[in-house]
Amino acid sequence: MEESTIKTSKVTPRRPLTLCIIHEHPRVLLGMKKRGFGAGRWNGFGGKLKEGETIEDAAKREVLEEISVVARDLEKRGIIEFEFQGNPEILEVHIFRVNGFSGTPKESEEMKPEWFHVDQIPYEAMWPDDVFWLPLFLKGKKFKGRFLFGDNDSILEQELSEQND
Ligand code: 6OG
Repeated sequence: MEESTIKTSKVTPRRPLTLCIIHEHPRVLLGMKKRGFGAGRWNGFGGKLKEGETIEDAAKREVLEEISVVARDLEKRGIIEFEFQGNPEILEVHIFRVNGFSGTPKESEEMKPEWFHVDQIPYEAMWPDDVFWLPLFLKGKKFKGRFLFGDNDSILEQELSEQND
């Protein structure tokens, strides 16, 4: 009897996420994440897409939900892929600069917002990748990158490049 082989194709799951940063030079608004993924770290504002949402719609919704601010205009500045060793999922984080917003940043159940001077970014209490790309962001650059994490505190591999368009 002839054996048949079943070919399985492995598709890497890819999850798009948003990350918005409000930069009003010389200050930057960050949020202390109070729960969930990245809790205890300062970060920009963002999260997962809901069914049928565009990336930009999701980005604006997350900013509104997390700090009660209406983001007027988003400028796409970077894409970073994050992988965690042993987890096949790729987190594809779309990073935006918020150009203009209305409302006063207000604490929510998820985030506590605070302004930081660009020279006093609390990198030691942020994701370890931020120290590499946030300075590019603050200089007005566009970039793309990939980080492989061992655990939440250690980067095993990284690639980061500026994009000129
Ligand atoms: P929720 O799971 O809360 O969205 N995010 C990261 N941000 C940085 N700076 N570094 C990382 O390295 C990150 N991984 C994810 C994307 C998670 C939020 O956290 C961002 C989202 O804005 C691993 O829905």
